[in-house]
Amino acid sequence: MRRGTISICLLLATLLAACGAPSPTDSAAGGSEEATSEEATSEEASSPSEDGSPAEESESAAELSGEPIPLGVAVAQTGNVALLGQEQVIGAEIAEAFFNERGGVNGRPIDVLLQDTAGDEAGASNAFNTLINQNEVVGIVGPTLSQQAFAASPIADRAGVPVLGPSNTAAGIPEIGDYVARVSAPVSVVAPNAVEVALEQDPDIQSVSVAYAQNDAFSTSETGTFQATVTELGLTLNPVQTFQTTDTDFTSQASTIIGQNPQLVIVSGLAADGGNLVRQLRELGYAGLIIGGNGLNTANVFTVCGLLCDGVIIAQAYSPELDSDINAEFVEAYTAGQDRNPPQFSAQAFTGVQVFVEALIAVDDDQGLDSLELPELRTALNEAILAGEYDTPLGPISFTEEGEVNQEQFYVAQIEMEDEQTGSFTFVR
Ligand code: 1QQ
Repeated sequence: MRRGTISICLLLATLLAACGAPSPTDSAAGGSEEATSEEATSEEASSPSEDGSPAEESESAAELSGEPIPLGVAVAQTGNVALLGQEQVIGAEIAEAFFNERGGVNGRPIDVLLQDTAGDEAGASNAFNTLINQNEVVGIVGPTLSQQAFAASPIADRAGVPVLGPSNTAAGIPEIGDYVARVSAPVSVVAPNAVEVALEQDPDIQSVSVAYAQNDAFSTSETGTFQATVTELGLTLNPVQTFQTTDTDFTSQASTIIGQNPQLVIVSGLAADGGNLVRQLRELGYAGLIIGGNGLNTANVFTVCGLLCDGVIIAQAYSPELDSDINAEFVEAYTAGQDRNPPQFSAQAFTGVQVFVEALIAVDDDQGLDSLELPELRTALNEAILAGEYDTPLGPISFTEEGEVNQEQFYVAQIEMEDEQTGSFTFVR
């Protein structure tokens, strides 16, 4: 019932470009009604849908027994941040079906409880409180933004509830507290890869302009990494431009940047604002390379900058091409319901649920889940998460004592647009 409601909401979100919230195209892309309806039919717009047939699910559920184990997933399902969060919902729902089909937690099913955080701190804090106090979850995968994590994750930490950030990449996330870890590698190790690829594509790059959303913790952290990388490489860093994630008009920043005459522009923002800045840079005549940060790392940005998204370079913490059994199975499960390869945010959300499932199995093997009261279970689970090693679609991962993810391989992709709405991420490294 709950899953059905969520699926319908997500389907509506696809059709209306939002679920009870302003359409991303309306509010940010200067979208007309036409753009919205085109988005609805776009193959590349995120279309959360069947992630496993109901028949399969009930068949597998029959093999499981015992009380379902509630696991919270708190991500943005509404508002502009849902451009990123929708992909996380798909990844988490695939993981729920996938691991339950494989026996859940030693025969007990896991029950993924989705709570919409929307795009701000208050929404994330409310979702965390509901999951912790009403749903009595064993742990939480979430929230979507680092900006939200700095508000909501301390709530879980104080309550002794383990949190895995599925996409929190700013500096300082694992340091929030003992119960806070992440599966999303930090910008400091992911972002520099994009600059290296830009230099491979244009060895004559000398002058670099950067712009970032100064009201967003991730964007602020990521631009710091980009600026340091540019400087370390001996390139010229032009005076930095700033904007807000709520901005829609970037004429001033785009004009200033074009006046700086750069050969590379690096944008750290979220999908709607960042995509609009890319669009307006191109409309005003900028023809050089553009790097987009992690906030533009979604096919949902295609409806924002259309054909003008073409060529944007984005570093990746996931590749669908990674050669491993678990990744092949994940890609198969994802492509059964979607008509494109899985994106990074889906793979990371899947991984967050996977780590919880495998750590729950470790606790059960070690102490028996039934022997533990909820607070003890949450604490044992947190310890098991940090102690474990996991073979995930992201590759083999583990955690530092602090809760930082150890991940080996990173990638770079480049957007290739076919038409105003349809495109793909081509892996160039
Ligand atoms: C962060 C991010 C976002 C772009 C994830 C959706 O990396 O907020 O840390």
